[in-house]
Amino acid sequence: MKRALVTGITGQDGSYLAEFLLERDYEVHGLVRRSSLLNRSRIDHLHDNPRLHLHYGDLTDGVSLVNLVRMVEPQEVYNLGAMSHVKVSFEMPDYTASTNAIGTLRLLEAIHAARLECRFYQASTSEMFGSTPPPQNEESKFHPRSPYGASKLQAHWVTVNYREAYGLFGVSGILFNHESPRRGENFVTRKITKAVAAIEAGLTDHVELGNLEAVRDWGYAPEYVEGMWRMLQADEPTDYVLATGVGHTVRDFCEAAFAHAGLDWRDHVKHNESFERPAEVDALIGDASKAEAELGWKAGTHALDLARLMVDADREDVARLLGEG
Ligand code: NAP
Ligand code: F7E
Repeated sequence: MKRALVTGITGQDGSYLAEFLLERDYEVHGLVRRSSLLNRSRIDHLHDNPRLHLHYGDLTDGVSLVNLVRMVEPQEVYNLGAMSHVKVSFEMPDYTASTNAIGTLRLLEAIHAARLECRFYQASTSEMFGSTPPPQNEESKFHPRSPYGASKLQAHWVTVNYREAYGLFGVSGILFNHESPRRGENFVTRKITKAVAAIEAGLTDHVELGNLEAVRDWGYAPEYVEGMWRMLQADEPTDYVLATGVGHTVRDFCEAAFAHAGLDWRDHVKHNESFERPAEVDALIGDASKAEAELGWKAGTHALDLARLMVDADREDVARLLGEG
């Protein structure tokens, strides 16, 4: 039985990855940070699985990482924990760097110090490309446009460095945006699909958004966690882009989500400049041909199908809440 350690297990990707690994008979150890309310709603349904073990810790607390790595002795480590919101990273740059950049270094050093033969996945991001025009692939220039993107770039290079310096099987997965009904509610796709469901039910009549012109390459999160796993099963460690290869504007996503409920987005979307960023990433569209050729990975779900799938899930949530009320 393989043992995996997952940071960020309570997040969107961590929850899908935990399901994926448990289905493949892994013993899964998850790092959970302490908060005054339990923050495990995305993994509650896995609670009774005897192969799932949760541990308190934090990427900003090196001691907790050293102790956990020594205790678990994982064969695979997936570092998904992060302060993952780009706009918030402008408001909390110090914490963002400590969690995302130094946190990755702390975890790598914990593995190195324990002399573990383990494979390491780093959750890197298309935000590292920033202002480099699309299509972006593994060879494209990095030019991050936020404290988040810069922190992830440091984590990317430190992963590459531990691979080159110490022979670690370290992989940096450069993932473009991927969404799902479990997406955090303040990312734009989920904010839109939740609003559509609420407007349709008569709970509100509008949603306030920032820049509608940005282009993103949105894929479906469960497919992307399988890509992470495939990267760690490869013969050699190297870096991969995962993306659909198709770009849409935020406006396109709005149009599809509202149309799915028979609504015209122009009647319900208001502009609010407070949701704009000090520096924007205008267009991200990935070229995942290396992952397709070497890992047999290809995105199957595209943005506009995703919009409909997410609206349907949010409609069910609203119906359940109204039923309970
Ligand atoms: P998410 O839903 O925001 O989840 C982030 C996870 O990190 C949560 O479990 C969170 O815990 C945890 N976390 C935050 N700060 C931490 C800290 N100081 N110590 C330990 N854990 C901490 O993010 P996601 O969408 O699943 O993304 C997973 C990873 O992929 C992230 O590293 C993200 O930056 C990266 N990424 C995401 C995308 C995307 O489109 N989704 C694309 C490229 C890369 P709480 O539940 O307690 O908040
Ligand atoms: O913004 C625009 C916003 O916050 C997408 C993270 O998972 O993917 C994600 O980062 C676009 C941006 O995602 C609102 O300006 C307009 O252009 O959903 P988002 P993101 O910034 O692309 C990357 C790959 C990651 O790695 C990150 O962790 O939508 N936008 N109006 C808005 N965005 C938000 N959040 N809220 C708005 O009201």
